[in-house]
Amino acid sequence: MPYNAELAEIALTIARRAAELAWQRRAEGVEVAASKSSLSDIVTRADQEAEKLIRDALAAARPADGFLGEESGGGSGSSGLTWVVDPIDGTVNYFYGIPAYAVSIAVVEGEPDPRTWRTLAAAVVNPAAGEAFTAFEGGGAKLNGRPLHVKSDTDLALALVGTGFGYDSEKRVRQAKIVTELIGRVRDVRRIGAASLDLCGVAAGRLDAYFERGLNPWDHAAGALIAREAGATVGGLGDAPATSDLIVAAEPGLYAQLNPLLQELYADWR
Ligand code: LIP
Repeated sequence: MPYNAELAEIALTIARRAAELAWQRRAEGVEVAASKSSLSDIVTRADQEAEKLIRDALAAARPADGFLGEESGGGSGSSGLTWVVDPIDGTVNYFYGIPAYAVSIAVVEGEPDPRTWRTLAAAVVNPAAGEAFTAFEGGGAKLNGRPLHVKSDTDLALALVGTGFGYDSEKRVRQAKIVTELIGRVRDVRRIGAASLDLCGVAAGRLDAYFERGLNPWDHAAGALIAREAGATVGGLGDAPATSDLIVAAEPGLYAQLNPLLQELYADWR
């Protein structure tokens, strides 16, 4: 089995275990453990428990690798690889019982910095939907073992575009103004609430494009590789890489239409 495929298998096996835990805790009732950047930016006990399960399992399977997780932070390794983990992406959906949340696990080579890392393998598992998205570099993207490929030749005016909003209310208002400018130029907009599922949605043809500003590295690390391996172009504004400034994902022809428009709409964003 190719090395990257082995890494994808590890990511999928552990993501499935964490997703099962999240599913069970959801059924038992979700408890908020704390809030972070704002009162609406919550972390649940299940987030913390799932990340501990993932971190312990990776330490056992890949003891020389580094770790970067949403809830427990970073830890360096000696292998040159770092696992980038969001234990429950779509936390607010999870808290409200909306079945659009996922365990997101990626492994990157180089510094754990989305501006420079090379993503080798990824898994995104949504237990509520019974869906497991996987990819490894050069190996394509799959949903429950079936190959995925983005839609092609979509015109911007007929594009279904996903996006999201941050936890800071002032930033949300500004993000909503961008959507107000965009919505009349596309088919429609969807706000799913989990970046990893938005990116997997592009890979699966459920969305034609996705963009969002303000994401953390763990929100998009896995979904970006899955979208890319399904044939999407994934990047930031202009020639920039995908970072917290902006992530854009779409099939190449639509990406070439959408990215310049987003550059125009975000031009005065300081
Ligand atoms: C979420 C992202 C989503 C964004 C939400 C939130 P979390 O991550 O996946 O795209 O719009 O505001 O940041 O906080 O659920 O891990």
